Amino acid sequence: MRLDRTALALSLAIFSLGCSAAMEGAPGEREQGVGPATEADEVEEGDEADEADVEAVGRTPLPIVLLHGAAGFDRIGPLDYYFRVADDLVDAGHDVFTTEVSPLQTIDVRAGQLAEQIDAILDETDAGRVHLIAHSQGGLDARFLVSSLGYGDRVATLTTISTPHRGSRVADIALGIIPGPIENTLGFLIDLLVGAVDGTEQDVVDQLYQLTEEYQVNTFDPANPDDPRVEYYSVAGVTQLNPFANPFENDLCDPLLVAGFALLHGTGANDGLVTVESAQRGVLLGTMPADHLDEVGQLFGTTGLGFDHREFYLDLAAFVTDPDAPSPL
Ligand SMILES: [Ca+2]
Ligand SMILES: [Ca+2]
Repeated sequence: MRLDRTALALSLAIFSLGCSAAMEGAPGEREQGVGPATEADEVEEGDEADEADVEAVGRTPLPIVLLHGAAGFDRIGPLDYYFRVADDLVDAGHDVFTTEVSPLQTIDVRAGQLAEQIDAILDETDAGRVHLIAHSQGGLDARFLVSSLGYGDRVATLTTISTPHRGSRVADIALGIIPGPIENTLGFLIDLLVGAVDGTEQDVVDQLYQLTEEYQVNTFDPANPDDPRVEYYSVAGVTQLNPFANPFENDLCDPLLVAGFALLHGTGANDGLVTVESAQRGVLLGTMPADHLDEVGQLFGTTGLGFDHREFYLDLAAFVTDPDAPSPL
């Protein structure tokens, strides 16, 4: 199979940014600062032992775990994937952990790595359950963790941020599954990715295939139905190309994602890589004026005037840990 390098690089950038260099400390390590005591004890108080495992606990004060997307950007330097978000959440009193999985690996492999880190977090906190917040492919890792690896009894909520639940056409095009025009070149991005690709081309193809519409709709989704013990929330980004559109209401697409936006032409609102339709899972909390990079504050904190990613994650953290908090969007 011959890969179009531009589409390939773009597709990886995608689901991406996940960089080992960006992750400080050991995987699953608690972020600096002391969060409040979790209320896991309360959750299990008065438990009807038999039902403890089957009842959803939903939006409850529990540790928050941040999951990253796929490959890339190792050479940009020490940035954190969710730019400055973990520190903000700690400052706001949350108990926060970040996980790290192989940037270029299939969902099942990444989910297995994630499981070990979730186990460690649960051991450390005695929380019983966690809230998962996942960007891009991280959301698919989380769904596999819950549905295929049986972690539904340990996850209270899963919020996915522009996760391609119904795949991304960009990946289908990159693999030649469907025809499409490939625009622009992202040579520098390919150079960046070379450093991140420690696997074979086959590894990359395997990972990319799992992000196609074909695989997500026909294989992954039927194999990973939602678990009734987990509350599912989702958020999508919407961007566009008109530089004169009202910047307080419309995001301008990052140049790195313009080719992706073009490839998605005609498929509806999207963030340059994932459509709103594909991003919806469970309760769609809303859309934000942000491209796929802005959604996690990249690069280096740059978002449009209409979207403050740090404020968004503070609001989202409040939402998942407090049943009385308003929706972040
Ligand atoms: Ca933007
Ligand atoms: Ca940006």
